[in-house]
Amino acid sequence: MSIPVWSYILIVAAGLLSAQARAELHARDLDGHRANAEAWYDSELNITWLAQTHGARGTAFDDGNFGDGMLSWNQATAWVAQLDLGGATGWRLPAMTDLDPPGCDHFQLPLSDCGYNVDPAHSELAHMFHVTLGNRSADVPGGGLVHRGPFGDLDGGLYWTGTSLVTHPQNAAWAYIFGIGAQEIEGKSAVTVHAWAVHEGDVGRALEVPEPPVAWLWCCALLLAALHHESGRMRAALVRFARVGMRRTGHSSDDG
Ligand SMILES: [Ca+2]
Ligand SMILES: [Ca+2]
Ligand SMILES: [Ca+2]
Repeated sequence: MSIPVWSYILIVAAGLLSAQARAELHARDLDGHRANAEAWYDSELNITWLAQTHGARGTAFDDGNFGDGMLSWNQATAWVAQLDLGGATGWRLPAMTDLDPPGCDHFQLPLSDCGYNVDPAHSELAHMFHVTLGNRSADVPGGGLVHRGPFGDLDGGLYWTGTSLVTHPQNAAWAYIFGIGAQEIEGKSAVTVHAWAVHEGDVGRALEVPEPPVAWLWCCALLLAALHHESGRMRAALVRFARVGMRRTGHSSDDG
């Protein structure tokens, strides 16, 4: 029985779409060791995220329970302001916009500033959760922190934004909870939560990340299809196409 050619083409297409899902994050080196990325440049927002989402863990700023990487808001802003990573200074906490009216007023509405499904265009952390990583808020089945991308230590806890509550700027600030994909307000000194450093623009040295060998994958799909096709003429045609493609991508020069 012949397996349709389209089966192989669909498999390759799915692989290419998966690779494109993270295409807006680009590895950046900050310490001169090119084996590891210390940051990721988000080309869609034109900001650079620290690779560690618990970067303040064990520092002098780690108040409350020492060593858990969770800080009060004032300590979080103090930590991020003094960061010097390979000469890169000027780090900050992620930003959001308190949409009108001030405060958390739209908890039940989508694309507001509070609760589930806040507008990713007005919150860098919500953009990371929904758009960059491809997660859904926990108000739907299967929602929550499913995809972490390259951020291995990203957890489901709260992360500070750098945005104070307009009506109580000394007491409260906005935070984002990655476990459920929701934005809310917390007392600046009432809780200690995570701090994730971000920087304007493209910071650090670009690291080579191999591009998916697109043309080569298509050739493999054609060869697989040829191997399983019942028609001898179709098999020969598919193999011919694959060989032409592989020669052009430099993977083979053997015509057999
Ligand atoms: Ca490095
Ligand atoms: Ca702590
Ligand atoms: Ca508001």
